Amino acid sequence: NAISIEREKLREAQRKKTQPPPMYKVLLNNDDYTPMDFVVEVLTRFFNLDSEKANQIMLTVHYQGKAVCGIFTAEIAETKVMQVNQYARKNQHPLMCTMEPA
Ligand code: TYC
Repeated sequence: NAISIEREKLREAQRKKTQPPPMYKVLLNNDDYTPMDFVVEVLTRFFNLDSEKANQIMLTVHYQGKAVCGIFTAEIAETKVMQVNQYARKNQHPLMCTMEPA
């Protein structure tokens, strides 16, 4: 009946509210031209990493091809990707930042 349908809708709405939001990995990708120091600067500037952690991630990208810089909700991940790619282009480096479901 109508009441049990409404009750089920409410139950579904409550479930959604308590469900954690989908999370996204933000990745840096290797290339042959972006200077290592610039990558470290990007990691400290946009991902609030200390220089040791930034160096470690930069080297992982350099040797493995890519590395996770952080895991964020969709909106934050999209903003990080845009900011990093804009900053790289502004400085005329081919550095690529991407995201994928965590
Ligand atoms: N491979 C680059 C070099 O040798 C360094 C680099 C590291 C570039 C990480 C991009 O995401 C990157 N200068």
